[in-house]
Amino acid sequence: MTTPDARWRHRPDGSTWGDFGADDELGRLNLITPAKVVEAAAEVREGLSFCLSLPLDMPNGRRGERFAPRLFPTGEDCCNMSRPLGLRFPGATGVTCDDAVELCLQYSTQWDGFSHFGRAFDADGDGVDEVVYYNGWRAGEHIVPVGRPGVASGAHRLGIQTYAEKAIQTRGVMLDLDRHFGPDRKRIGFGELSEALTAQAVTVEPGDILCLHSGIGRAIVESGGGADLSVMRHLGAELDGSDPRLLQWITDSGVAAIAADNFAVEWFQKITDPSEPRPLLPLHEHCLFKLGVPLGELWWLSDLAAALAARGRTRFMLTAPPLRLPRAVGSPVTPVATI
Ligand code: UVW
Repeated sequence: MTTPDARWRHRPDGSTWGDFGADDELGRLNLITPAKVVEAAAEVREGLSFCLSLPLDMPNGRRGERFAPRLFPTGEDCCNMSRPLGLRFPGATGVTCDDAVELCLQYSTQWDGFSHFGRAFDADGDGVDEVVYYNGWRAGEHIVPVGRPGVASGAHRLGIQTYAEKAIQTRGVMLDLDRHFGPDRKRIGFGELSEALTAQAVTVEPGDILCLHSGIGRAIVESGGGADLSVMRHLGAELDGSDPRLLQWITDSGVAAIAADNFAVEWFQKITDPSEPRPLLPLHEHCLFKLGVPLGELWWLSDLAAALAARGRTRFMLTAPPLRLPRAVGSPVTPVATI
């Protein structure tokens, strides 16, 4: 398959590139149709809403290059009674506060955009790999690094604002891996996934968002924001992206997005021999690069998982747009589940 402008001539095996249009930036979010939203709304029976975000200063400490939010007042701080509103607007009562924040967009509860994860691939068929992203959008041209003269850096294509403009709202489906397998760290391949889906009578249909409860979120919250990341990394279930049958299940299920309460949805693979390059995060590659399936990380799912289990339910209405922040590659999200 070739796009009309020949942005790419070859697409990765098993990818959806071109299937949703030559210039598509939404991937499988396209499967969230008006009919799907109506199905989602049918899951609202009691009118109970659940916040699926951690406090954004959790998990705690530094995560690689990502640091916790730094909040500061934009001007005078709000306790300064010497700057009443009446100084600017004579006669007005009250004082005002404004805050600014230095925020790593992928520190806490987040969506990964498709511009978050690309790879070297010979999309134009010239025999040389170039770095490309979902649907063949190119590094350097569409996803622009800092320091390119005269061009704003960031994702001119595949920016996270496209998810916000889609106004992500669909049926959520909970798979409670913590309830089925317990809290210890475990790789979830196709076999384990099938076992848990069957045990909990969970059915995933095209356009659904699958939410995976591993229990890591609960451990983070129970630590009161003092989560020891070296301990956390030994907890909870994570998908095993090295299992081709699991990746095929994701393809076949039609799932629109996958979100989890763990750090990366998937298990980090070990690269033992750097002379034989292979994916560190094969599920990221499969979902973000090939299929256009957004990944949500560090969501707060424990309250919702408990409420659904108590009712013998697995489905809910999920509303989860990110910030409408042009050109960003990821974003915090405050998802809301309604049952
Ligand atoms: C990486 O760490 C590469 O990404 P993520 O936060 O999506 O797991």
